[in-house]
Amino acid sequence: MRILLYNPDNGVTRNFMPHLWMFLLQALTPPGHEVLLIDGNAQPMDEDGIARFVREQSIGLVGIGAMTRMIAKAYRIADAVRAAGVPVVMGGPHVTEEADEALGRNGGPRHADAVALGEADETWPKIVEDAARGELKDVYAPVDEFGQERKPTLQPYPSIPWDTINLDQFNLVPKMATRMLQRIGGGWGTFRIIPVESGRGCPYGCEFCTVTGFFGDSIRFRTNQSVVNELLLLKARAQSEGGQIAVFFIDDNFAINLKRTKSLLRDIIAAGAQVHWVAQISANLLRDEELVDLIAASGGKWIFIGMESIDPANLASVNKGFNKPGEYAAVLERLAQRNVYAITSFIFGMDNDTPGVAERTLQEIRTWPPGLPIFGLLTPLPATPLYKKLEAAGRLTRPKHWQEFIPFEMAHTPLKMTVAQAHAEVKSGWANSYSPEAIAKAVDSLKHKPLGYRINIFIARLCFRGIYFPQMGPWAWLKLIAQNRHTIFNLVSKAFTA
Ligand code: B12
Ligand code: SF4
Repeated sequence: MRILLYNPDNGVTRNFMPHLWMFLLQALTPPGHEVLLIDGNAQPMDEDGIARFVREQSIGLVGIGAMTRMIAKAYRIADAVRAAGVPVVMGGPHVTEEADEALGRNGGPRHADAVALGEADETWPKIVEDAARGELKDVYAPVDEFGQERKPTLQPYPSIPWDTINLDQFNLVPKMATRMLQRIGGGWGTFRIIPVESGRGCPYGCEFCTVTGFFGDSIRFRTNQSVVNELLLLKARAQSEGGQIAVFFIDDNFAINLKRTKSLLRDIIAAGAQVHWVAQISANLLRDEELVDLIAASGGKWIFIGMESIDPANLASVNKGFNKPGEYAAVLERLAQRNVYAITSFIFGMDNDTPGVAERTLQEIRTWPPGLPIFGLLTPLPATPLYKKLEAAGRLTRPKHWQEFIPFEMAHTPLKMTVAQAHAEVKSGWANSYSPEAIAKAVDSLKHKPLGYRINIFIARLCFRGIYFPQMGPWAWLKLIAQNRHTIFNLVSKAFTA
């Protein structure tokens, strides 16, 4: 049977990285089946396009995975595939929480023939076999023979054949520049950011987050060796094609077990498996100097930190009181001393936020080493404690917000400001962090560092700007380049002098 795994686009930006679930399920597919992958972010497809594709390619099963914000598109695609006569199985965090919606059991239309609840590592082979026999069940749940929930151990972990998978759709270097860039430095003909997981689960249970409910609070890790082998494979592939690879460790909290993380990083260094990497680590765990030394030595370049707010009352209200705003500056300095920088994520519209929250946050940010600040709105995702709390309090203004997804738009009313004020705060956060002046200032603050760091933060800022101000297509990029011409001119002239 030919199987298509499809991830919908988010309708706003081009995603910079493919989704791990597709590669994982591909690697876990029983022999005798062929699996094709389409990431809608890299290969946009509408309903007619997908219907044509499944017919022309004689696809026998389509698997669709989606986060809440892409679910409306996922359902439209699923409907088109089913209308073309091909069965659809859906999985991922949204349908796990809203299985009845996907199966049409809540009064709405049915979108999926089957739903895979939770982690599907162990149920996927069964789904494929059932589909091949034409006997798909409605629901596949990860349970043991006694009906108790069972989480995959991650030991052993399937080896994803990164050396042979076709990754053309995920190359971030434009095709026309490939030949020329292959010869620059160690080769830049291709550049891909690849998701790798080293463990699953997070016990912290922040109110707005799906992770503790979905993956459970029991944390599971792969063996160090299996992670190291994966990095070596990726590194070899990049070298063989005159390109670069960076890894995003998608673990929710990469250093949740400090001892294990340090041992993994030591093993990466010992095996010469260093690649440039990004990971998500909560600020409290970055107090450890030895950890930060190992992050830098093993190739860590950017750490994503969910700071959320500079107001302890806000943090306490979403069960994230372990974040201590008073130590944010020290954490970022500790990283910057080792040339590691941070993607600092903030949420506005929290219950203690008042108008002016963006400027108050920016004042703090301006005292920190330069990084990549990002701003979002508190969003009640299905089945989270936050959703239940707001629902019980009658504060949800769009209880099924995912049915008509609107980027950067609240689905409930904050307590101390209006929805419109919250939207204006987010806009102000982005506009003031990514204006040509702010970008120039961030680049300039690294003038004591080698030029590479300045170029790095410049390119990263231009790309991150696109999360809020979508810059799709060559014209948008040309405009952006023109707006930032002074910074570009300074960087280019420094490069010539050097
Ligand atoms: C990496 C990541 C990202 C990446 C992008 C995704 C990517 N390219 O990988 C980045 C950093 C860009 C990102 C951004 C966002 N993310 Co994110 N992200 C993650 C993260 C940390 C890891 C995803 C992952 O690969 N997990 C590991 C794989 C193995 O798990 P999985 O995807 O769930 O797949 C398993 C099962 O779900 C199932 N499955 C999944 N799909 C399918 C399909 C089929 C057919 C089947 C059978 C099974 C199946 O099988 C898999 C194996 O068990 C998750 C948290 C998490 N730990 O999962 C959050 C998470 C997915 N993100 C989340 C959110 C909210 C966002 C943002 C909206 C945040 C924001 N406010 O801006 C944005 C939106 C981005 C966009 N594209 O528009 C939420 C989604 C919750 C929800 N209900 O939708 C999560 C769960 C985190 C959270 N805090 O709750 N994210
Ligand atoms: S620390 Fe991060 S992953 Fe863990 S529950 Fe909180 S937001 Fe979710």
